[in-house]
Amino acid sequence: MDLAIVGLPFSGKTTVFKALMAGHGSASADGRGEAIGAVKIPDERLQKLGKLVGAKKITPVEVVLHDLPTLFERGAAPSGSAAEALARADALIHVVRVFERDDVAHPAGSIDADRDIGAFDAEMLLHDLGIVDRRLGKVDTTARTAKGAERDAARRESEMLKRVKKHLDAETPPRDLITDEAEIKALANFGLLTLKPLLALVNIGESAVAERDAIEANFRERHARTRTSVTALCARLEAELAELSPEEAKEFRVEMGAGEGATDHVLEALREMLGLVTFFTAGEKDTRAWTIPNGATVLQAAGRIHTDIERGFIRAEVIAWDKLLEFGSHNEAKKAGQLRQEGRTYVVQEGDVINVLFNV
Ligand SMILES: Nc1nc2c(ncn2[C@@H]2O[C@H](COP(=O)(O)OP(=O)(O)OP(=O)(O)O)[C@@H](O)[C@H]2O)c(=O)[nH]1
Ligand SMILES: [Mg+2]
Repeated sequence: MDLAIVGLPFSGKTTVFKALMAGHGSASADGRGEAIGAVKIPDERLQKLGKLVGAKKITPVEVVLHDLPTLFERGAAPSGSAAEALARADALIHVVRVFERDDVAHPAGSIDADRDIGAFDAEMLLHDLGIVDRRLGKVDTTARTAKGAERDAARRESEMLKRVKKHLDAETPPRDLITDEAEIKALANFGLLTLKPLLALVNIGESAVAERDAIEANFRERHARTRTSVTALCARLEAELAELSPEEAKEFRVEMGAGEGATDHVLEALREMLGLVTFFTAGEKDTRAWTIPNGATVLQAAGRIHTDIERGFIRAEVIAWDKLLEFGSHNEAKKAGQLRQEGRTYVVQEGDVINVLFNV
């Protein structure tokens, strides 16, 4: 999963990147350019499962973070590798500045998070209108001049793009309006920002960490919608704490009134917003966490693991992760009749441990 960190200049994008990367992945952030890093999502359940089966290797879910240079600076469209990373991203993290600091200038001269969210949304709408208009120009020509299947395809695409354009013209980002999976897939290649799930990350100051939850709730009320979520974090504090030893960090947290696991909280908000379900495979060689969309079947889960396993699917042995821990092994769970045999249409539940029996 690819996530792009976006926002106004000096909103704290690079600091958020560092906070999220801390102690997990690898990074190369120089502050203003583009930086890429991988974050392994911490998951206690996975660690426990790995220990239970004596796994040689434990593989958490990994997300790739892109710290992008400021987009839309002086109205310019993103270009080069930043534009590519942006177009490919599965979701956007929009860093919104709330922290006050006299020595860090705000491009608009004052702190007003709602104004900034609105302004950035407007830039994204404009960016996407450009893409849609350019593409419409082409397909409408094809729809007029081509024949047969090519013409029909062009007409269908034109209709679809006009639906998107209608939303953009009305200044409503279509991310929570276009919900048809097939349509989302058909639109995926255009790199439309207003279709990507968006997490607004409200970057609060150090003095506000004790009120984090209240600030988050307040922003959520105004800005959260389907596929649009809100979370609050003091990025600078988290980036700094991440460089301390766990014991030292803990002491500081107590002192500052900063709750535990602020970065985990961000990752959890993302998982929730994207509607992802985590399942596990508990192998001795490799015990691993995976994500699939909410509502996906065990056959689709098999496909995530390997296309061969999907193709040769016979059935799956399924048990909830905590049940497996309770029984101590697959064998004991089986004896107690708690290891379920599921067919291909079974819908995967959060925390399932899945063993696919297959034949290739
Ligand atoms: N006090 C405080 N300062 C912060 C916080 N987050 C970021 N800053 C400061 O704000 C300045 C800009 O932060 P960056 O992370 O570099 O912002 P950016 O969005 O990456 O900036 P550009 O890439 O230059 O657009 C730095 O001096 C940070 O230390 C925060 O939560 N609290
Ligand atoms: Mg930066």
